Amino acid sequence: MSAVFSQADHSYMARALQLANKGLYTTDPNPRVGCVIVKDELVVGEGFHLRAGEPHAEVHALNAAGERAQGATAYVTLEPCSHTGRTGPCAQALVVANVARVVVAMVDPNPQVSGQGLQRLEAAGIDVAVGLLESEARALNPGFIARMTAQRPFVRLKMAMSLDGRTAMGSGESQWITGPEARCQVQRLRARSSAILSGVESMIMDDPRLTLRAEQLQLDNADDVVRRQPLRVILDTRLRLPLAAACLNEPGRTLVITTPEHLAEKRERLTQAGAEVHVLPAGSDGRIDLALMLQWLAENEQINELLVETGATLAGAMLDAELVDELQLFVAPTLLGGEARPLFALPGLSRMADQRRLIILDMRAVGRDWRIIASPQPT
Ligand code: AOF
Ligand code: ZN
Repeated sequence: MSAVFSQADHSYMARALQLANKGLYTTDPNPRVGCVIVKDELVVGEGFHLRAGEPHAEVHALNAAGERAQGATAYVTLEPCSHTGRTGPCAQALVVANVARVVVAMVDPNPQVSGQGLQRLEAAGIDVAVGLLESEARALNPGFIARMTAQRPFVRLKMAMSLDGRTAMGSGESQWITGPEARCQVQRLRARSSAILSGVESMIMDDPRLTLRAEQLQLDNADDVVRRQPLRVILDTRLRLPLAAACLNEPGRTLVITTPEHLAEKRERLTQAGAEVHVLPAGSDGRIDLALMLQWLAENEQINELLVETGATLAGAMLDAELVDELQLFVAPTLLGGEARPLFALPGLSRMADQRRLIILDMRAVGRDWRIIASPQPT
């Protein structure tokens, strides 16, 4: 394997990453992948993975290149696959097309593929190089990587607050603290997520629909994007979700996760109202075991990115259990005052030594609001 990359290599891989990003809202549960084929310093084929079940990035690019793929270099943001899944193995397609060199940004974390695609290419005498713009490629698929390597989703917690740290008025009224631009960003966070997680308390208080709305996404392919509604997951230990909850009458699935109690009758009524109910064992405190719930979602529902949109209690519990990978906090230039609800319930913290530290990764204006992206530090 060679590992020396030229300036041209960098710019073609950057283009492949840009193409991969076109699948940001549609490939789920598959990863976002892009491919560029270059012959004699000319791009002869480009492609990206659009949707699970449809051809992979390399196949689109090879089809576009045709005969010109012979002796060419292929730039791919993820190791070409070696398995026959919903589509044929891309490594084999590259061999058959007779490309001379393949540059890969990152190895596929999928154990069905990992390393085997590269081996297949090398065995055919193709010059293979790995690791170009790898961190950029990893950033495209945090959820797919987490699911494949740790059997859990990438967890993104989104919250909105006033400048005085409130998430609602004392009455519970909370619509709207942030402006339309911030709400558009939240729609896009939903759109890239496999599922949205909320607690039953927030569902009772706010009755959110937890759906994607084409008009609010403001994307060229919005109509296409909303064809896949993220799974709605509601944690509801004692099955208190109202049968008339708005989300039960929306397109897409609503999954209520509860604990094993004798609530067969309520379970039946919720099912009739349009929910799916799944029972998971409770932790020592009688509540749903959050780490187990995440593992279950990854393994049974193929959840890559999970967006948590909930109130202080569940948000605090997720943070406390160190299950949050990224916090996206929208801050509105307004003061709500009063006895209003705080951002997180973290009752276990009492001394300065207990404080939870975060690293701010990004901070920018979104309309009249501010968006802070931060990652909680392990204690
Ligand atoms: C590639 N190029 O564009 C993508 C790849 O079910 P399938 O057949 O679509 O296979 C999905 C798996 O293939 C997925 O888990 C990941 O390992 C790989 N994705 N591979 O060569 C692509 N999307
Ligand atoms: Zn493939």
